[in-house]
Amino acid sequence: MPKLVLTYFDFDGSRGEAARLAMHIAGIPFEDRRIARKDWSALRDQTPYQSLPVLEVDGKVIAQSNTINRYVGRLAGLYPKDDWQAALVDEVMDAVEDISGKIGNSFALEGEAKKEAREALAAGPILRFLQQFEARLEAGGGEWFAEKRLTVADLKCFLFVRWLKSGALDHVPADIVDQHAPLLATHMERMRNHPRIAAYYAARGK
Ligand SMILES: N[C@@H](CCC(=O)N[C@@H](CS)C(=O)NCC(=O)O)C(=O)O
Repeated sequence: MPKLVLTYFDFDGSRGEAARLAMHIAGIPFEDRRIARKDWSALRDQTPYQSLPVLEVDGKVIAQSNTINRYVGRLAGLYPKDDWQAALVDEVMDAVEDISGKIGNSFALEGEAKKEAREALAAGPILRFLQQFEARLEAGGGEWFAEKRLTVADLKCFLFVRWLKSGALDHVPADIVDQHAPLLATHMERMRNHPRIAAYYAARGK
């Protein structure tokens, strides 16, 4: 196993977290380098795309969260070898990036403009993406996105759905997943209760 250092913000979610979870699930040793926001400006220009996460593999650096998820997923046995199943995983991971980006754009807004944008997101793209994730789960047998087993797509989508359900997004109903994507809501609970995931967050006091 190569020497692995995952660098991401000191936050238990978003783009660095799926790779952390994958390595914990598989028992892969890695350095979990957590960056405080105040230290980011000094580090930004040392990263390939001025962004996190980055993964060091025996001293060589790779960036882009889904690339890292695929790489770590292969090491962890959580990424399909079959091309079609791998494509299903990639689609979900890229779609989570898409919808997260659309939601992310609304963070710069305030007041009524933010409310309007968020309500439009909830009625439009968020709903659409949730329905598509639901359809992919259903097509995969109801529980997993690919290969009828946990893959990095499940980790990435779990973190997105957990975020939506947390109520952290003003003007996006916290029950939007429960109301419109029941398989996805159950999927999130399945992931949260996965023994390794539950143990990981318990150890982190979350
Ligand atoms: N496409 C990139 C996006 C990376 C990205 O925007 N990361 C955010 C944190 S989730 C970041 O580095 N923000 C700090 C900044 O933009 O200055 C990926 O998937 O890794």
